[in-house]
Amino acid sequence: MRVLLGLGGNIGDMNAHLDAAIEALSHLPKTAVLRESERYRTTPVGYLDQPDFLNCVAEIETGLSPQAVLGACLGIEATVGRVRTFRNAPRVLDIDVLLCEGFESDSEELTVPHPRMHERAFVLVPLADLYPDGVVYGYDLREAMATHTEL
Ligand code: PH2
Ligand code: MG
Ligand code: MG
Repeated sequence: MRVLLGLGGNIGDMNAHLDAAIEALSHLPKTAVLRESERYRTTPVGYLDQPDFLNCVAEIETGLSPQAVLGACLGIEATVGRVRTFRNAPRVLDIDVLLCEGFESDSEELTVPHPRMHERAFVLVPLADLYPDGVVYGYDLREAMATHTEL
């Protein structure tokens, strides 16, 4: 199954943190990193009084379940040094499951497609690097991509 992940953070050497995240993803069982978008410096969304973020998206191919991918992403965040404080707080690394090919979920644990991705330029602009036509695993993101272009 192909899975799209959104990566970002705004503490420390973010290029190094994103490199470490991609490397760690590539070492997950039954998983390969297919491609990564450009990395974008973005202004904070939600809680504004914090440094700019560095964001990208990555596409993996995996035999893990979406729940296992989420668990692995949380593990990688912790390895890179994430400490959770409050919602939308500054962080060294956040990895969100955005879209899974042929899978949807609306559970407490995992909501896929990611419920806020359609309004977030810091997700949609990098995603357009990988899917310039705006159609991803059958989801039509063309309107969202055309509307949310401001980083
Ligand atoms: N992540 C958030 C909240 N706000 N803003 C930017 N620019 N980039 C992010 O990755 C981001 C955010 C919650 O995860
Ligand atoms: Mg997030
Ligand atoms: Mg997250």
